[in-house]
Amino acid sequence: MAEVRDVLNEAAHAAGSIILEYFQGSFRIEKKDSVNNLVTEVDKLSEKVIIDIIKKYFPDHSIISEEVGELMQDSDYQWIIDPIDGTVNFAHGIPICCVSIGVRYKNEMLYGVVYNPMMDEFFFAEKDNGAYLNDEPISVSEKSDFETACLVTGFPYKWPVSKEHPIRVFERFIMQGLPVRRLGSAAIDLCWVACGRFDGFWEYNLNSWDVAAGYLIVQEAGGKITNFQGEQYSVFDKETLATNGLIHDEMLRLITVHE
Ligand code: 2AM
Ligand code: CA
Ligand code: CA
Ligand code: CA
Repeated sequence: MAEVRDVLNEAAHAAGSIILEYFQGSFRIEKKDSVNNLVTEVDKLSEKVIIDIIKKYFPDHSIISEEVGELMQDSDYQWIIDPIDGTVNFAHGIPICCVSIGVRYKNEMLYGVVYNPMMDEFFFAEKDNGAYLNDEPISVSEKSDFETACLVTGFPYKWPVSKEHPIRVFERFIMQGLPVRRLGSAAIDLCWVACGRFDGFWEYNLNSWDVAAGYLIVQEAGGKITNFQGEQYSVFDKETLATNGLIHDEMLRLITVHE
């Protein structure tokens, strides 16, 4: 019987090879529901290779994947797949994109992989067993001084998304003089919090495939992840706040304060 962890590794590496092979090459690009909501031929190739590998070993496992949707729905095991996170970057030849695969067992995240083959960075986490970057253990930053924190965010594609306008929230962070980056791949944003490059990340309206793997990687690296009420996070939440834990309350306050 194959181990889930080995199959996850095989699938992530296979997808990473495809992404790297096509990166800065030529491929077909299609528009989804708007001109900047893209899907490329490579998203579909990556997705197919991942799903074929899962099905070869575990034909009964449930799958949620961005481009094909839900396949099989009754298994205790659920694979949550983003075949390319950061497709707009990929389409522009910007090496900030990745494959993200999370595995849930009985509704709890068990494994997560985020692999950026252009930077040769393979993030992995297993529930209760730590988070790793290229097999080295990682942990969140120790920064407790919010005034010198380095943050990352992303903007929603459908507006408005909440009672409060996301630009107003962004403005509050910027007006504090804080550096706020915008990379364009939520999975990488989460991993870069997990390994201490960023101290905090927030975004509205992400999907389960954007966050499933990164969520576990942040948690296992000692970080904290909640919704914007500071409550227990689910990968199906529409608000994501991930931090090193030390600046969590300060970020929550800026996100939720009402003038
Ligand atoms: P994607 O590249 O897999 O689509 C960036 O803020 C995040 O939003 C990325 O994780 C990106 O994932 C996602 N994203 C980009 N365009 C989107 C769209 N039109 N709808 C929903 N999510 C999108
Ligand atoms: Ca997409
Ligand atoms: Ca995505
Ligand atoms: Ca995607």
